[in-house]
Amino acid sequence: EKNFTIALVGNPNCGKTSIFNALTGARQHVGNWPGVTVEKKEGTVSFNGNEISVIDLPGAYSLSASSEDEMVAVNYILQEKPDVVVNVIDSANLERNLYFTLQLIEMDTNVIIALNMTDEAVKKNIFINTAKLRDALGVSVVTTVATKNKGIWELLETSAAMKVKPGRPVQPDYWQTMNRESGALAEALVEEGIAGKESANLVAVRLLEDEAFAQTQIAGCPTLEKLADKEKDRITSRFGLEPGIYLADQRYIFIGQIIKDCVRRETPPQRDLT
Ligand code: GDP
Ligand code: K
Ligand code: MG
Repeated sequence: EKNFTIALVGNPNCGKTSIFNALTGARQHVGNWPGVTVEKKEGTVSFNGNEISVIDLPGAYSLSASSEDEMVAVNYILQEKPDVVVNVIDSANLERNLYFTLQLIEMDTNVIIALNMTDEAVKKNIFINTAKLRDALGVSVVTTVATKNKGIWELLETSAAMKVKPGRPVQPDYWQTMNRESGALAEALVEEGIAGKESANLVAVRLLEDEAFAQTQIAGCPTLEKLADKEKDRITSRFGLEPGIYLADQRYIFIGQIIKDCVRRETPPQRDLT
């Protein structure tokens, strides 16, 4: 396959557009996503005989479709299924950025991490062990400094390799648990024609999390509304927490362990000035 698509995603201000510019240069087109006022940036880059389309998705803190920007990002990933999803991360704010990364992993995307702003991280004495981060998430990690064009070639090389042989991100225990618990609801969503097989699990979990957009999708279908309520109550009494709170807690615990294992904060030795 010589033509494929890379989507750039991540929190606002992590450097997505800078990476997009570094990748595509002048070969880009700016328009709008259909139905919304969100800007759509597409470009192309030729690399080792591949013709690669690059999409700069709007920034988002989560993948729950609670704003137009998030909705565009979620819909694009679920419906257009880009071959490779590049999760751009601000290295100086790894902890916050990884919340989004976990959601990408949960969505079963072919994800690579671009660990961007590594220059800023070093200035703040933050050192990230990329090999450990890769192993903890089961995701390739490329370090970049977008504004200096650093790591861009490696990003293309890794993307091309991932297109041929998709990655195998970890499946966190909490997510497997939640998927088991939401199985009946997911099946009902497929039966009622609300969700396709590939997105039913995700919609089911979002319903259990009380996510507004998912709720609008089942509005007018009392059977599903009742089942969602019933399942939410059942899981809540089982976990002792509402599903949304359980998931957020579990993600933060998972991230906390990663930060502990992969990040070192070190101030350089002080010079003795006496
Ligand atoms: P986006 O919101 O994710 O598209 O982020 P932008 O690409 O607009 O970048 C946000 C700001 O960070 C801009 O001022 C960029 O010039 C800057 N920036 C992007 N990447 C880097 C980087 O690797 N290092 C540094 N120091 N600044 C960066
Ligand atoms: K910005
Ligand atoms: Mg941008």
